[in-house]
Amino acid sequence: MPRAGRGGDTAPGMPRAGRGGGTQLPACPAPGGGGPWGALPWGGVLETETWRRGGRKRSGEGPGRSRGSWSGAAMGGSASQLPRDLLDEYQELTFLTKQEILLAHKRFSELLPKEERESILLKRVPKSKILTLPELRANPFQDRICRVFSTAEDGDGSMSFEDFLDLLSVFSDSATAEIKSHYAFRIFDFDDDGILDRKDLEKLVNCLTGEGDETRLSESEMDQLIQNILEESDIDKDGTINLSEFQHVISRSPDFASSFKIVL
Ligand SMILES: [Ca+2]
Ligand SMILES: [Ca+2]
Repeated sequence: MPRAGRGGDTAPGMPRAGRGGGTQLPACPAPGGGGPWGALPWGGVLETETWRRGGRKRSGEGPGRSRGSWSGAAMGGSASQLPRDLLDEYQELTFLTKQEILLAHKRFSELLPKEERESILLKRVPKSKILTLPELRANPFQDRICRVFSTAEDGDGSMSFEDFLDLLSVFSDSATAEIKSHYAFRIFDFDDDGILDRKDLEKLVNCLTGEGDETRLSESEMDQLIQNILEESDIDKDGTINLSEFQHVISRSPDFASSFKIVL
């Protein structure tokens, strides 16, 4: 489901290769999993899992469809129970199971004041409330995640129920590695300019190591790490990492996709 992103972004799930201007990626020497990306402490950072469901695989579909069909849906439901046809539609448009959608509905409605729970599909939950969810509270990328998945016009990071479903869909077990890496790229692109440059990478590393004096990298360590990351990723040597470069390098790091997970 996730809609084609802001600013004419390519819809996720679309293969980039072959599209005009797509970088032709050469086969890279395999880093054997020991490259600088692999060395970053991904484990558990993006992953929060407090509830497991019986996994059901859906491949080759899901996020990447247009957002269009959502808007009509949002007008319909007013009951606190999710109407059946809407549930079917949400299942169709996401990587989520019915069970997961119903749980998401319950959790989302609990974030709204009681009097607003009757019209959950028309309400937005402020970012501060969304971040009270234990699944996001400890996530170092929480602000970016809200920013990327929020459809709020003014960029306040507030979320509609459908934004919330988008988020859960992308972070679900069933979302493809390509979808996950597409959204990871957007999350790590702190200034939303469509490329990862040194500043983005520095923030990314600081998020992963924590800002504390003990864990934070020294300036020279940081420079070295970013240089290593660029050496491994920056195929066209323009000093930055674009989406296809990022997806290429991440595709060789199987640990990444499995750590890019949030399950309610
Ligand atoms: Ca950027
Ligand atoms: Ca580049």
